[in-house]
Amino acid sequence: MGDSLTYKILREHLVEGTLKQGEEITIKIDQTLTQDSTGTMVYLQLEAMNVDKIKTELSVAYADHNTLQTGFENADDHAFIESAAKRHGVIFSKPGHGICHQLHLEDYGIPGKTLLGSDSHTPTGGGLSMLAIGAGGLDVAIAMAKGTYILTVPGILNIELKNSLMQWSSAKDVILKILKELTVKGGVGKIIEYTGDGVSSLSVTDRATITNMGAELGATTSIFESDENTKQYLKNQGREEDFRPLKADSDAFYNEHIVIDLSQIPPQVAKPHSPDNVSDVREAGPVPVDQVAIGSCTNSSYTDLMKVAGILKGHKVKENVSLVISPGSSTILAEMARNGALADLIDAGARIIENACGPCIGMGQSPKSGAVSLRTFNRNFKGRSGTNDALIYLVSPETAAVSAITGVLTDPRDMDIEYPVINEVSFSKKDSFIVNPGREGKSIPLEMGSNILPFPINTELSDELILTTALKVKDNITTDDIMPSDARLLPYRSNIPYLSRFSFEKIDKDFPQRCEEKGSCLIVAGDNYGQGSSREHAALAPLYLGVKAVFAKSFARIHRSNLINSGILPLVFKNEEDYETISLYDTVSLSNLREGLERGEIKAVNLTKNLTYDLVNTLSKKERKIILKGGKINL
Ligand code: MIC
Ligand code: SF4
Repeated sequence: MGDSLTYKILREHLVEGTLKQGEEITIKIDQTLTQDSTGTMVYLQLEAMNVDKIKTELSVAYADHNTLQTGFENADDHAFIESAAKRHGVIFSKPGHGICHQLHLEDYGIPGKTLLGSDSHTPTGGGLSMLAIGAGGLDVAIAMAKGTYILTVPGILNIELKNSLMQWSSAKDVILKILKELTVKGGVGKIIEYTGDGVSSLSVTDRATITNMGAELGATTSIFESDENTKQYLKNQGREEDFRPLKADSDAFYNEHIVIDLSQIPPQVAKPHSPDNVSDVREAGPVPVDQVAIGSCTNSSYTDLMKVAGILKGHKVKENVSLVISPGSSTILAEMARNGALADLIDAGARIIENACGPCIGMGQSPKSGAVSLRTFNRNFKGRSGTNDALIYLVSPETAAVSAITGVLTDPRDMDIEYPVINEVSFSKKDSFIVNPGREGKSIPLEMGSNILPFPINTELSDELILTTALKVKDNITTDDIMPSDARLLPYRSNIPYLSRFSFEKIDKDFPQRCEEKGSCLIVAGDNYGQGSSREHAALAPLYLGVKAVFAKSFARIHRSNLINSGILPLVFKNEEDYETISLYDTVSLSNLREGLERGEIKAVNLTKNLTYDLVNTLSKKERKIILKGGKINL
C-alpha cells in the first residue's frame, strides 16, 4: 500500500525510529514559531540550555497575545523576546503585525516542511500542507537547539470531503460539523488527513480554518494536499517559488476513513461552553446577541474579512450589539484600507481593534455580565472571554456578520442579502513589523524586565511519595481551567510564583492555598485532562505549588507532555471506577516508583480509605528518563 501525505513528510524527516503507528520517532524540525505568552518561557529555557546557534532553517518569534500594555509587564516581555531572538538568530515579528498562525501562512509556511510551535493552533499550517504541530514551550526550545522533536506516531484518520459547500456555508461550518460528530476527544492520538474531490473547492485559508480547529478535536495535527490553490495562494503572497505539489499516494493506507459531503452542511454554531456542542444555526434559534467578535487565527484571513465587509456594506450594526473586529495581519488590514472595505466596516459601526489575538484570549473586549457573544474564534470555554457568566457561541464570519445586523443569531440564508464574492488579490507587502536578527548573536544582552522570573525546576523523582489530594475535577478540564488567562493574568506569564496563585481559580479558588498548606499534592481528574492550549504554565504553576502527580482517566496530548517535561507524573486509572472513590484531602501513597515505572504498572494506596489503585504508566522509555530526572531541563 502507498503512503499518506503525512507518512511522506514524516519519512522525509525521520531521524530515528521506525515509522509505524505507536512507535516513538525523532523527526527533523525545519521551522519553529513561538508567540509572546508562551515565548518568554521558551527563550528562558533556550538560554538555560546555553545554545550557541539554533539548528532550524527558520524560527520566528511573534508578539500577538500580550499586546494590551496596561502596565510595563507585556512591553518588558516583548523587549526580552526581541533581545533573545536577536541573540539566537530568530526573526522577531513586532506587536501589531498580526496573529502568529495567519502571519506564518502568509510569510513563511512552505508545503512539505515540518513546523513546531509553542501554541496549540500551530496545525493551521496544515492548510498549506505543512506537518505543523503544537507543543509545550520546552519542546520548542529543544527543537530550536537540536533541530528535532520526539513524537509517537499517531494513527491517520482520513476525512474524505465530497462535493462543494452550499452558498453561505463556509470552512468554519465544516469543522464545527466534524466537531459535532467526533467530539473534543475524537482526534486524540490521530493526525487528520483531508482528501477527496471537495478539497479543490477550498482555498488555502479555508483549509487553514479546518486544520486550525483540529486542535479542538485533540488531534496531533491536520493536513491538506498542496495543489493549484496552494500555488495561487503562495503567488498572491509573492512567494510562488516556495510551492511544491504534494499529495498522498492513490492507494495510501489510513487507519480510519470517514466521508463528509460538503454540500449537506448548513451554517453551524457551537453553543456554550464547548466547541463540540454544535447544532445547525436554524435549530439553535434566534438567540438575542450582545456582542459579535470577528477575528482570531481561525477566521481572520483576507477573504473572511472581505466577506464580512461585503455583508455589512450599507447596513448598520444593531443598536444593542457591539461588533469588534481584530484582523489577522497588517497586510490584510492595509489591503482593506486601500480597497475601501475598511471604510465599509467602520461605516456600519464596527470597532476595529489591533491585529492580534485580542478577545479570543480575553485580552480586552470582555463582554458584559451574562452576555451572549457570537465569535468566529475556536474556543468557547467558560470564562475564557474574561466574563465568567458570558455565553460564547462559535460561528462562521458570514453568520457573525449577518447576526451583527439583525441582533439575533441568524442563519445567513434567512436574510435577504447578496452573497459577497471575493476576488483573489496579490498582496503588496512591507516588512515594517519584522526585525531580522543581525550577526552580533550572543554579544547582544538580554533585556530582563523585573517581572521576568526564573521558571521552577523539579527535583529527581523519589521512590516513595505521600501525597494529599488537593483537587478533584471532572472530564474535559481545559488548560484555561488549570491556568486561566485573560487581560488580568496574561501579563504574569513570565512570573510563575504570582501566576500560580490563580491556578484553578474558576473551579476551586482555594487550590493554591491548600497546596501550600499540604506540601506534596495530587490532582485527580476525569477524561481528556488538560485539553486546549499548549501553555506549559498549566504544568509549571502546579509544579511550583507542589503537585507531584495527576491521576486521570485520560490526558490530552500537549498537556501530558508538559507534565512530563516538568517532572509531574501523569498516571492513568486502570479501572475508571477508582476515580469515584478518591476524595479531596485523601492521603495517597506511591511506593517503589522506579520499579513500577519500569514494569509499566504502579500501585497507589489510599491511606485515608484503605483502598488500593492500579495505575497504568503510559510513559515511553525516553519519557521515563525525563520523569526520573525530575523534568526535561534536568535531563
Ligand atoms: C490559546 O488559544 O489558548 C492560546 C492562548 O493561544 C494558547 C497559548 C497560550 O496559552 O499562551 C494555545 O492555544 O496554545
Ligand atoms: Fe491567538 Fe486565539 Fe489563535 Fe490562541 S486561538 S493563537 S489566542 S487567536
